[in-house]
Amino acid sequence: MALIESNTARIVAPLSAYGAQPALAGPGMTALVAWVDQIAALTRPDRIHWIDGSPDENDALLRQMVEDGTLIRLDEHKRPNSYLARSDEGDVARLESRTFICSEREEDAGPTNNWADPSEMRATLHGLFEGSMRGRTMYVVPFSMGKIGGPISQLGVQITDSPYAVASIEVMTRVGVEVTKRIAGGEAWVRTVHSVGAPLEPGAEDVAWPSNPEKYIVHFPDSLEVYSFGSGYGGNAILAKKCYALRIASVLGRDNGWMAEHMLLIRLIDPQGRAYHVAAAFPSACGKTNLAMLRPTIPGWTVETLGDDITWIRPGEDGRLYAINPEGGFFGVAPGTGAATNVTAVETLWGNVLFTNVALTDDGDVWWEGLTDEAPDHLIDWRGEDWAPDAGRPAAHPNSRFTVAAVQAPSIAEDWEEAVPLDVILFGGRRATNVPLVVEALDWEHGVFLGSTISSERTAAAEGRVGELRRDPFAMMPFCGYNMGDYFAHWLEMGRIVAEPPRVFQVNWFRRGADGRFLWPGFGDNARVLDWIIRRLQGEAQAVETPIGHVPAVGSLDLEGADVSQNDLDELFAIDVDAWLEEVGLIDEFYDLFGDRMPAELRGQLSALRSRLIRARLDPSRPQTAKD
Ligand code: OXD
Ligand code: MN
Repeated sequence: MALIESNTARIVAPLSAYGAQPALAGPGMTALVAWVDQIAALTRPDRIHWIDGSPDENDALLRQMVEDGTLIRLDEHKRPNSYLARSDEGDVARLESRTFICSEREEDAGPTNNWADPSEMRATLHGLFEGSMRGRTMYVVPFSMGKIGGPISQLGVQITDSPYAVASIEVMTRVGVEVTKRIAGGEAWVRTVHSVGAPLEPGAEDVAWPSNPEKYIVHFPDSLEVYSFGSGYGGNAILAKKCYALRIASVLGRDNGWMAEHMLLIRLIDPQGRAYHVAAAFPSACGKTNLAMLRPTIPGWTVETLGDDITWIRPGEDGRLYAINPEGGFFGVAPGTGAATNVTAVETLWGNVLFTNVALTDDGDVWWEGLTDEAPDHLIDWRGEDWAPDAGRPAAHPNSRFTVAAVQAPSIAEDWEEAVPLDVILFGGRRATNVPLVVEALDWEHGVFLGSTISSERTAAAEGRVGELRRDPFAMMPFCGYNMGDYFAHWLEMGRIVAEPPRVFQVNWFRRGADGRFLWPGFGDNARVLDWIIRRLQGEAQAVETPIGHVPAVGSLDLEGADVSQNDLDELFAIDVDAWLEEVGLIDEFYDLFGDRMPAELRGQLSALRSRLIRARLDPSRPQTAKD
C-alpha cells in the first residue's frame, strides 16, 4: 500500500533565493517537513520551493511561466498584469468519474460517490506518484481558507508540481509564511498533494500544459488527505477549493457541528438600509457568480458580494448560524459573462486576471461568447487556432474560466472576510418545468426537504451529456465527502441545534413556457424575488399556501417596470398537480438510493407532500397559486 508511510531522507536540495524552507521550529514544523520530505522522496522533483506568498515571488513565477510558454501575457494597457493559459484538450473540466472518496467503509462514502478501498487506492497512487515530479519543481504551498486566524478558518498545505496551480491558489486562498508559522505552532492542517503526472526526462522539451491521460482525484476522509494526479485544470488542481473546502470540510463539519456548503453568500441592503445575509446553493454553472454580483433593477436595493461558490457555516453563541466565504477569489465561468448579464464581473476583470481557455484577440486581449453581442472578426480560439465568427464552433471553451481576487469586485463588501449571521438560505436548480419562480419552505425540515430535491440539467462544468436532468441535492452531489443520507441528517440536526435557523426558500430562474422561452427575465430582475423574500422576513409580503409551499400572493411580488406578461407570470407559478405527483415518484426513487441512511423525517416530508397534492387534486377549488 505505501504512499508515504516510509521515513525517507531528503533527496533534493531546496532553492536558495526564493523558496527556501522557512526557518521555523515547533512540533508542527517537524511534522510538515517530514511530510514534504516523504512526498519528495516518492515523487523525486529536481527542486523544492517553499512558497512564501510574497509579490516578488509571484511575479517571478508568472514571468517564468510566460518564458516557458505556459502563459501568454495579455496586452498591458488593455488587461494589465493578466495572463492566458490554454489547457490540454483532454483536461478542461472537473472529472467526477475520476473523483474518489476512499473512506475505510464503503457505506460511509455512500451511493453517490465513487468509493475505492483505501489500501488499494494508496497502492495505485504510490505507483502513479513514484517519480512523477522528475525534472520539475515541487512547490509547497501553505494556505488558509478564510482569513488567517479567523474563527471559522482552516489551514492546509498543497504540494504541487504545477506553477499554474500555485498562481491560482495564490488568488483563491491566503497563501504565505504566516500560515506556515501557525502550522509550526501546532495548528491543525490538511495535507493535499497534486502532480500533473508528466515527469520531464533530462533534455526533453516541456509542453505548455503538462498532464496525464490517467487522472485521479482522491480523498481520504478518515485521515483528511487529498491526492490529485494527472490534471492541471482548476477544480482538479486547486485542491483547496472543491477537494478541501467542500469534500474534506463537509466531513470536518459533520464531525464538529458545522457545515461546508456549495453556496454563494451575499448581503442585501433594503431601501431602509437594513442588511440581510443570504446563502444560496445552485448546481454548477447556474449563474451563481451572477447572483453574487447582482445589480438590482428595483430602486433602493443594494447587493454586496461576500462569496460566489463556497460557504462555511457555524452556529454562533446567539443561536444563529454564522457564515464565511472561505475562498479569496473567484474561479468563474467566462462564457455568458458580459455587460448584459453581469457587468460587475466584467468590471472585476479589468486586470490581474488569470484566464484559462478563453479566446485571444488580435490586440492581445481576451474574448468569450457572451462578453459582447458581436464577436470580433478574428480570434485565436482556446485551442490556439485561427477563428472567425463563421467557424461553427465556440472561440472560448464552454467551461473556460477567470481567476481573480475577490477584492477586485466593485460589489465586494468592505467586511467580506468576517462571519455574518445568516437570514436566508436559497436553493435553486435549473428546471424548465414544474418548479415555480419562488417557493417558501413551511419550516426548516421542509426546507431541508427542498434542498434534498434540487435538480438541474447537466452543464459543461463537468463531463457528461449536456441537458440531461440530474438530481443535485443541496448542489452538493459532486462535493459531499461522505454518505449523502448522513449529510441530509446533518442538515436536519443543524436546524435543531440553533434557536433561530435561517428561513429557507427555493427559486428557479429557468422555467420555460410551452413555447420553450424562458418565462422570467432573470439577472437584475432576480432582485424582485429577493425583495419578496426579505419582505416575507419582515412580515410585510403576503403568500398563499400551496401543496408545495408558500408562493407570493397576487400582487405581492414587485413587478413594476418588469417586462413579464400576465400569461408568463401565470405559467411561472402554475402547479400542475399530476406532474408534481410524478415528481414525487421520482424523488421517492431517488431517496431509495440511500436505503436505511435516508432520514425518516424526509420520507415523512415526501409523503406529506403527496397527501397535499392528492387533496389538491380532489378539491381543485382550494387556492393553488399566486395567480389562480
Ligand atoms: C465550479 C463548479 O467550478 O461548481 O465552481 O463546478
Ligand atoms: Mn461551484
